[in-house]
Amino acid sequence: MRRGLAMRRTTSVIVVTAALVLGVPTLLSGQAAGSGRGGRDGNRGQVAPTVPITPSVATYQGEKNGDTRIFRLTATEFQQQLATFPIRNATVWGWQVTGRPETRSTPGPTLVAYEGERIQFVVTNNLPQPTSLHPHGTHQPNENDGVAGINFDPINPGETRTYTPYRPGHAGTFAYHTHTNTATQEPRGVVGLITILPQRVAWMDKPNVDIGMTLQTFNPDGPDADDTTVPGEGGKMLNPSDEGGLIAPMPDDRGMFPFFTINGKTGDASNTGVPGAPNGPIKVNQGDLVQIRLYNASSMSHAMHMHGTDMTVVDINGHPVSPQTVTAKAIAPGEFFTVRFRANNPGTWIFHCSFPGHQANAGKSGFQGAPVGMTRIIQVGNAAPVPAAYFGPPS
Ligand SMILES: [Cu+2]
Repeated sequence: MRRGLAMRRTTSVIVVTAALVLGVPTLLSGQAAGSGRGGRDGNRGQVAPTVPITPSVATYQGEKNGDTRIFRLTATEFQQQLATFPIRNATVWGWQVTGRPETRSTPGPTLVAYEGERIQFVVTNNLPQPTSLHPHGTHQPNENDGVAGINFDPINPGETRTYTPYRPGHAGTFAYHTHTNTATQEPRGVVGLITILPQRVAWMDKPNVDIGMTLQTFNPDGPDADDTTVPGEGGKMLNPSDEGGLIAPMPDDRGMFPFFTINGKTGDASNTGVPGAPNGPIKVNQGDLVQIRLYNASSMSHAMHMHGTDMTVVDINGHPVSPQTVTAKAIAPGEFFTVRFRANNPGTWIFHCSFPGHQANAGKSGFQGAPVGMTRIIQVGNAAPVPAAYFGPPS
């Protein structure tokens, strides 16, 4: 056995925890069971696909009914810790598995289905205004497109809408997000990731660690003229540094979204598992093939960069591409890229957006000037611990 067990255990805990939290069929047939064990990888036949982990976000496999996988989702308002420095909480709009508030987050729970299955959404709206769910990148029938005023009557507050079951077209990484009052709702967080896993992939294409990352930007500090649900007395914003004001859908007066997040957390506030898990780095074993699925749900491009190694773009939205080995990869709003690297270089590294201002929280760096914002720490092999001062407490 070439590998240590640290990441295997970590991964298993994350995946099993998500399965227990959600009461869904076990995920053990995915990443936890199949990743990198010598016997499985040594078999050159076809192996099971990997279920991505999405740190800070729950994984949701829905409910199986025949060949249909049903996802029951509720759009709702809640408080989320975005960052440690200088703000901890903001009022966001995001998603939860219906009836399971412990799964609520922005981005919403990561939906997992398998190629060949039909998927179906049952969407409840607990937002204070009409909304809809638009599957972004799948081949949905027109009535499922969710575009308010064009092809879909929005779902009113308190209403539940059942979508038509359909086949998403092909395996890949996709998203679900509001397409009603998009300019207000999407910057507040009404987005989430969908992964349709291939039934079979070549063994050499199977990563040891598969991580989904949704990129977002938030402005918790600005007033919002078109909304009447701003918390606080007399409609005034509360001080976002303690109570958590409602996310403004527009940039601040510097033209910036002050908080840049991966899976709804700046680097200093990032955790390793489901919502509320302890903060810390993502740990992988030396030699692991690490795959990152990127989705840009923000209003601007981000140039994602891995330290200490090159990374290779292997597919876009499930479609293989000529491998492109890069130092940084710019991803525009609404795009999906899958990048990979072999974790041969031990140590504590960062994966981050290369825009300098996007490595800060409201213009401020973290502990000792550390990059925060759109940053994730990835530890390869036996590395010295990350200074505890870098991470804040979990939300
Ligand atoms: Cu960026």
